[in-house]
Amino acid sequence: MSTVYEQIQEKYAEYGIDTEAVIRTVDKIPVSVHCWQGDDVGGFEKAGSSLSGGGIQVTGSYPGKARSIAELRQDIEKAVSLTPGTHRISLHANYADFENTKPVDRDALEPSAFQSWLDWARSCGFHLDFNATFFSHPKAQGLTLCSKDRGIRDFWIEHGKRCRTIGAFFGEKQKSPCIHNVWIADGMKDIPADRKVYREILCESLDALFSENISEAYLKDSIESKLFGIGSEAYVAGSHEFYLGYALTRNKLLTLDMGHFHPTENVADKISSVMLFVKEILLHLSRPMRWDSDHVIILNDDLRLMCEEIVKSRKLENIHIGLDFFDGSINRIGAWALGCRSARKALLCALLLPHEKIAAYEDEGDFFARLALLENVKSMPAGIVWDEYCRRSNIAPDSKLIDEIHTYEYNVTSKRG
Ligand code: RNT
Ligand code: ZN
Repeated sequence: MSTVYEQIQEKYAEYGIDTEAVIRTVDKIPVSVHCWQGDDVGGFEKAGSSLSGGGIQVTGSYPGKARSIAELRQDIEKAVSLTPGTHRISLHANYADFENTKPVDRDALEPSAFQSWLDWARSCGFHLDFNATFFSHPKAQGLTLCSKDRGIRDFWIEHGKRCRTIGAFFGEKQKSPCIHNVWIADGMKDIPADRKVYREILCESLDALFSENISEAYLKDSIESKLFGIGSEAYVAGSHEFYLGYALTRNKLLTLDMGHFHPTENVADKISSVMLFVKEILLHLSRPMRWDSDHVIILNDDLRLMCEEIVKSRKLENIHIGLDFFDGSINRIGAWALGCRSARKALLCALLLPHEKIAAYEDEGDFFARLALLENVKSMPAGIVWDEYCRRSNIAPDSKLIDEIHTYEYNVTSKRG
């Protein structure tokens, strides 16, 4: 008697899909897990740090939030232990560890404040990515890199430079380039008098921030646009057009966040255009609901399409996949694990699609067959392949996830004050 998986394997083979090869491929795709789901983007610069400004918001006060870097690391380890595949960890500058070094402001950060993260990452087998933090700070109440106030602007330029040094430090030590992402919230709640001036300033500030030449073997800089945020409804200086132009002329990576475009825009559709001209991109997998709400990602059409485009690009090594969601209203580790699993599952589903057959129908002009095949494969049992992948990776199957999270809650997070 063959196992259910073996039967399913044959079914996929009829479509020309080798599920064994798919499992091998999906397992190696690195997904960079964001550290900020575990503590509502608070960071640990000071006791009780919390997210402020920046036009992003976390809602909910589910009990058990990580209160220290040690707890956050424990939670990351738990979330990742529930997800098959290769993981990187994406840190934000406001997660500096001042336990053994003197606390400093953002414009004085040194790699030493992240040494413990590097040691921890090495012990877990993770590579690190990095993000400068241009929010949750007294100097980020208004504009940052776009500020007309030279002092404010210089402070944030210096912060960006420091973050590049920290990223390069990670890259060198871990022998894998660190992707360093720059996102600023700078914008206006209401109609600006002058849309151009802040963009001119931003361009100059970025040129200064990126002025030091750092080897791509250590550091890759990426820049993230946004359409609008809370408090920047009328105008965001760092728009898509701005950063696309900047990335092209300055040879930077471009970050595409699924929540940063008009709601009816298909972000997946941008990959094949952008990648004709920009060498590498960073994706922020997220789930906007009516606005850039950063809901936990799930296996919906948007995520599937995104992963299909990643796979079809055949440039997997030039597409860096990062997660960007945060929900404080439900069990945070559960949210994390679920989102990590959904990302990996969407990649698996994309690899299980018979792209060649679909393309052949298209070339023959048989658009009915193309549509029918796309529709038929939706109800193929990809979940069985996923279960088999989890089993081989020694990772809880879907049917055990809820129990796993409840047990961790009972044993660990419910004991946090
Ligand atoms: C904000 C951007 C940005 C942040 C993180 C915390 O809208 O998406 O990527 O979510 O830097
Ligand atoms: Zn983002």
